[in-house]
Amino acid sequence: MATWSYLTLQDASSPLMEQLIFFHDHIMLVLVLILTFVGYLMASLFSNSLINRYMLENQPIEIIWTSVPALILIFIALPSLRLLYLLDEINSPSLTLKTIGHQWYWSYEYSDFLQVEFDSYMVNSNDLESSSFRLLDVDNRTVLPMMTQIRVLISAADVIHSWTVPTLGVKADAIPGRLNQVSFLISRPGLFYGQCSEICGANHSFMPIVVESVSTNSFLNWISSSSEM
Ligand SMILES: [Cu+2]
Repeated sequence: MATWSYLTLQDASSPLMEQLIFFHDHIMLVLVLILTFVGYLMASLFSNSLINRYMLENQPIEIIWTSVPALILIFIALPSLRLLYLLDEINSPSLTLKTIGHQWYWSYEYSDFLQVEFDSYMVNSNDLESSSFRLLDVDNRTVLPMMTQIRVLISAADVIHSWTVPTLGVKADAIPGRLNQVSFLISRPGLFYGQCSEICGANHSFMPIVVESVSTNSFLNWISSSSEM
């Protein structure tokens, strides 16, 4: 992994995350342009080359430097609102996963199927295999089919947690007595890692999330083998 990749967002594994990354880059472009321009103006103050008495009490220039920032804000706000509403959209999901936060583990229920439910605990550093990530791997991974519209219902049993998988662009608070829902489509197979993102107690850092994205057939095999147990 290149050093720079720690500074950026994770690669997208869902269409919405692709949009979020695009939006982030779009905003960064605008910000860098503004920073460069303002930096240039500030620097030119010292040489007095650009700012002179013709820029003071000059109404056309004042109109421009009031309306241009307003336009820039609209330029940022519109795609942001569009994404916000897209993230809220629940597109007739084919599968519903229920996830409940506990101090300090996650439990999952596949309510579309009979009795497929399990708890998901972090794998202790002592029991870790050399191939898995420390503090990120769990004993029971959340298996989900890719290229399927998935709805996740999120709640908590004790305190507020937050179910987060960065590569899917998903982050939702798990609140006792309240049911939150998010929707996503996973666009590729793989293992996607996340962590509880709401400080929930002493072992807050030790309740990771692992989503295992597989093909529909593998998912159905997994479901039938899980429901037999
Ligand atoms: Cu938590």
